[in-house]
Amino acid sequence: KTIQGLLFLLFLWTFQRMYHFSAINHSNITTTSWAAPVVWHGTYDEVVLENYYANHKITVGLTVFAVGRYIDHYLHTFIASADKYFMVDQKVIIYILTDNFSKVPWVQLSPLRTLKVFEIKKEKRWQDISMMRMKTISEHVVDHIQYEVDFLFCMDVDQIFVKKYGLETLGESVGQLHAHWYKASLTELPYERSQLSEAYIPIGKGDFYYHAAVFGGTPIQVLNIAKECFRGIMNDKKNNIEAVWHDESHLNKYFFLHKPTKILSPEYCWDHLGPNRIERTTFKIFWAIKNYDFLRQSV
Ligand code: 2GW
Ligand code: MN
Repeated sequence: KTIQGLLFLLFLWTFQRMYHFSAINHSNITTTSWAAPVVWHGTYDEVVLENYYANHKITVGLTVFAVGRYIDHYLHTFIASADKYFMVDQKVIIYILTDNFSKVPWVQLSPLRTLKVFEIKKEKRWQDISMMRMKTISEHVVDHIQYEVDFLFCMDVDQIFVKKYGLETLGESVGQLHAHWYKASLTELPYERSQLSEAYIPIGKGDFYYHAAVFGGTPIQVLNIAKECFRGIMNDKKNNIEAVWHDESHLNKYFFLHKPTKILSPEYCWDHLGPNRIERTTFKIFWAIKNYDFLRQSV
């Protein structure tokens, strides 16, 4: 009985490994057709990068929005894990945009890290909370961020850093492959398909499905992204249409028209409960668990 049990476990283990490897060897391209690198774990040399930036000092910004219930639910873990893994040994400014100052948690940060908190007004609809981020980001880049950082990332708050997220991710404009869609074929991607929307991408067109939970670049490029997405969002509102994935649809349109100069593999925003599998030692961020029913009731 014990031997049988052990054999069974061994079988399960072998099978799981095989499954992992077959999943990994699949669709892991490392360069796009326009010659932009797609960064996967193991495709960069951390030491070379660190030596280079030791003589080229930079500051990296990170914007994150926490409104309503998301403050209590996600903000502390996001900040604490970013403190630990985001741009280790580099100067970092974390910009928190929130509707409730008094709820922002106290987090003891490591050296070289600063936190700046800004108040924003709460939108009534959750779709607008998400979409209006593009407007707020543009305003803050223009007002001050452009003078404060060399590179800027904009992220969702409902995710957790679990491994070094470093210099290999920096670029002029950076897009994030969506963990659910990087193996799908072009025609399946959930782009906005109505010609009435600014976010429209025809069936069969497009490059990748980008996840709006992470985008970045130089402040000027981020400003272009945010401004253009916001323009599309407002024009859609005028025409009484809302793109299927809100700001994410507009971001996908933007990156279709203006190709990103660097792309991050899904390891940089992984969903370990999602449809795909990768080696668990390679992902840098994963999606926090979300109770949609609870979080989406009357935001
Ligand atoms: C969002 C949806 C439903 C109910 C509440 C909220 C909400 C979002 C909120 O109450 N408070 C809040 O601060 N947010 C912020 O918006 C927060 O930073 C969050 O990470 C971000 C996007 O909302 P989220 O994370 O719930 O949406 P996901 O994970 O389904 O996001 C993808 O699709 C979105 C558009 O539908 C965005 O494009 C997002 O960037 C994508 O990752
Ligand atoms: Mn999210």
